[in-house]
Amino acid sequence: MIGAPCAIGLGGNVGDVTAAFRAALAALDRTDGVRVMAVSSVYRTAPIGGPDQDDYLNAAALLACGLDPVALLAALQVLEADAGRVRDERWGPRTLDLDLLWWDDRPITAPGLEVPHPRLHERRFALAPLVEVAPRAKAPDGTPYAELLRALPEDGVARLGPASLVYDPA
Ligand code: A4P
Ligand code: MG
Repeated sequence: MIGAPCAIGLGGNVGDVTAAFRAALAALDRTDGVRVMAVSSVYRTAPIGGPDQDDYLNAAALLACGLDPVALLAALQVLEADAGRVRDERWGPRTLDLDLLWWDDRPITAPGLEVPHPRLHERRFALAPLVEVAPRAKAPDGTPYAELLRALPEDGVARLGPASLVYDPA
């Protein structure tokens, strides 16, 4: 594999979310230094936090990344903007949220970036797809995310369909 294994989470609950996931994953795979290695199932998930809002779709992708983590985050933010993302209310409805969830079992702290994503371990909507694409990924204390996932309540997260809903490897 060229570059570091890392995983992103995709989320959204405004507009045509599967189309937004599809466009973002295709664009990432075309980005110099980034390859999409695997895409999870797509999940329909009850919103956590924020105002009263529609259910989300969530998924995750395993990448091989030759960029540094800060450069990858910048690329993700460009793709969010391309999807028409407007940042107003924290945890509010969004067309596309791209979070850097995990980076090769290494913690990373940089201005504007914390990896693993600080709320990853408590969110089934992020962990369920992550564990599909990176089944051996571990939290910084060495606990496998698969084990953290098993300890979380099962409600609010339902598998909607396969990765092919949002990714079509060429
Ligand atoms: N940032 C720091 N670390 C990271 C990282 N690892 N990945 C900074 C991505 N961004 C990171 O994010 C706010 C700031 O976090 C950025 O400027 C970035 O530099 P944002 O995307 O602008 O805003 P946000 O997503 O509203 O904030 P936040 O705190 O990241 O929200 P969360 O925790 O991601 O929650 N319910 C369901 N069912 N499904 C969802 O996907 N998502 C959220 C958002 C809430 N409820 C949800 C879902
Ligand atoms: Mg975010």
